[in-house]
Amino acid sequence: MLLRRCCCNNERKRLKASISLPTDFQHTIHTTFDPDSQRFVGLPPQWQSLLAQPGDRPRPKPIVEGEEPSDAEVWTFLESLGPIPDDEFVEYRTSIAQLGSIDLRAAQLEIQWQESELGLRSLSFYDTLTRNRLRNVEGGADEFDTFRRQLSSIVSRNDDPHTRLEKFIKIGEGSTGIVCKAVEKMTGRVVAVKKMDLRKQQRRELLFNEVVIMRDYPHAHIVQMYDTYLVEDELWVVMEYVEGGALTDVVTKMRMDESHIAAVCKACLKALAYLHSQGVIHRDIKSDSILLSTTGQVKISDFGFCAQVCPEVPKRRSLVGTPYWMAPEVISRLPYGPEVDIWSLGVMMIEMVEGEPPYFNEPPLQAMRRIRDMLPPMFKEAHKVSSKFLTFVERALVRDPLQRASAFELLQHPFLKQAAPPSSLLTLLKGYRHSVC
Ligand code: G5X
Repeated sequence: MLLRRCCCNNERKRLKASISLPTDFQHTIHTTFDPDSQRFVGLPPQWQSLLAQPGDRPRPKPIVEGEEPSDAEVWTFLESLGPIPDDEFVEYRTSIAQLGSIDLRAAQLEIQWQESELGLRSLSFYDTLTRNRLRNVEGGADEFDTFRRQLSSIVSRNDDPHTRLEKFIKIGEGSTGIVCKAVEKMTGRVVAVKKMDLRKQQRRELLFNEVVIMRDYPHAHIVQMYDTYLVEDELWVVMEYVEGGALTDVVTKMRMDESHIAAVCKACLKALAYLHSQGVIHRDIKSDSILLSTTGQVKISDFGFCAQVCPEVPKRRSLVGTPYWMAPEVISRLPYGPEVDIWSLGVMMIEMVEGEPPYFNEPPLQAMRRIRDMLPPMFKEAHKVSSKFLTFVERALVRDPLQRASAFELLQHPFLKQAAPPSSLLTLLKGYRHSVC
């Protein structure tokens, strides 16, 4: 398009713009709106990035030690940690070759060498690779049968769940299995069923944790477990169905004010104070693990990675959790306790303000490195939050777990006094869920 302007100084009053017809016109961009995905299709990239929503990013998956990485993943991981001195590089190469040929003795030595010499560099990838290979060789069919038998002795029911449940509809997929909604034939009650294939677990023994631990600790702000079944090679956990869905939808689609945030925090902290007093650690607190009912009740869910500490074993060591929410001590491979949930809750508070956790635009391992090495994250626009809220989050995001506030301490914090009633959370749900409420 040409823009011609007549601008003779002595004719200012008659200043005129004459616009020609388009010349040399090319139609290179065609954008449409796809009603199914509620998204624009074919936008130029620079526009796309302007319109991107926090919720557009795929949800990051938890890491659990025991996952067997491919050699390519090991290399990518090592590279992500920056330059490795030449001599070390050779050693890595050798050790990968040894693992490939399942040289068990060498592999065991590798674990020790990794842990003593390299600290974080060994991270889960390396030693789990080894442990998994060890287990696969040593374990096999017998070990699986034993595991299955042990699990069948702890499930609450031994009949076929299909006689009581019908109308299964898949509602989600987690890292340990799929989740369905189903209906109880007798009562018409809607339930959620988490189905986990025993053979597809990164760490099978975690299945025990969820079932055994959650059976014993019912709480108003924890998703209630009803029954457990062993259905062929699957563990089924039947639980309360929470209709409102995950807090993630709220934080990515709506603006929560401080009274909403305080209400969610208060409910989570009540549940965490109770769990922590029993030595139970959730280990994967994030908005995805918080469900909202259609009455605005807040429930902690997904205890698939939980653990329990006791006076004899007061600390855990394995690398478990979702990178952006992980506490620094977990990433640094230090023994840790229930305090890790408080850090994650602090990160979740940033999610509730900004729609996503800190460092979310960076890849997971890079983010983990920042959490490990930098001062605690804070709000991008700290001046936009109240000073009570700021001090509250500052007490949760303390790097030293001994200095970090406990769930009990946070429950006393003045910030929680402004908590809104549950019904106000319902208003948030209504903002984007027109069908349910
Ligand atoms: N709307 C529930 C779980 C909770 C304590 C033992 C894990 C998902 C998903 C999931 C969706 C639900 C459940 C209920 C709705 C999940 C769990 C759990 C427990 C007792 C079992 C994952 N990934 N839900 N209602 N969603 O999509 O640990």
